[in-house]
Formats: sequence, structure tokens, C-alpha cells
Amino acid sequence: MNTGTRLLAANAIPALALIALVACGGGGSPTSPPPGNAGTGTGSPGPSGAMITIANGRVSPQSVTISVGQSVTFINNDGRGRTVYSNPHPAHTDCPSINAVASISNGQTKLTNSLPTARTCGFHDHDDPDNGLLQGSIIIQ
Ligand SMILES: [Cu+2]
Repeated sequence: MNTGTRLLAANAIPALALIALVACGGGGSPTSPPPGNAGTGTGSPGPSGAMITIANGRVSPQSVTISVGQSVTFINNDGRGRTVYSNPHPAHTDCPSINAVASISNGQTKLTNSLPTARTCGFHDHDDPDNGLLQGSIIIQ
């Protein structure tokens, strides 16, 4: 008798899991973010340790140095919207704190989140990812 009951219970679990999966099938699955939005970054901004301006189709300066825990300020004066994300394109996984900038409209100022690790982080314009003028690096030390 016990064996039969156990078999029934074992069969019931996958069936319930399947029902749960189907029930969650609606929009907004966390496993499939929209392109370009992978890794919006966690945490919050730290004190700004450097400033990067986007103007005339390029970022300036292309390399800045900050201390561990600081943020970088991005200013867009390029006359059009830009998108700032961590390398590598399109995964944006190296330094998710940079992804807090994301879309930045003309005239807007945005901060990265606090960069918590001593390393060098590359970034790019997600809508023009191969344009070297819109790429740069943040050295965290
Ligand atoms: Cu990208």
C-alpha cells in the first residue's frame, strides 16, 4: 500500500510543476530581458569620481580613473540620445554598475552605480557598438 501511495505522490510533483510553468508563461519573464537591457546593474550611485562628456559624436575623455566605490558622471551634449552600457556588447556583463546609465537623452546627466571592484571597465554606445569614438574605459583603483 505504501509503495502505491509513494508512486502517486512522485507522479503528482512534475504535473504540478508543469501547471505552474504554464501559469507563469505570461509577459515579463526575467530570463528574457529585452535586447540592450541585460543587467541593469545593482546597488546605487557612490560619490562621483570623474566626468565623461559625450559631444560631437565622441566620449571625452576616453579614459578616467576613479577610486573603488565611486561612480562616474556621464553628460550627454551630443544633440541626440545615446546609450551607455558595460562591455562586452551585447551581454553587458563585465561591470553591471555602468548599465545604470543606459539611455541618456541630449542634455541629460546620469551617474553609474558605485563601481565596487578594482579593475578596468570598458563601455560603449549600445546603438553604435563598433564606433571607437563612443567607447571608453573606467579604471577603478
Ligand atoms: Cu551593447
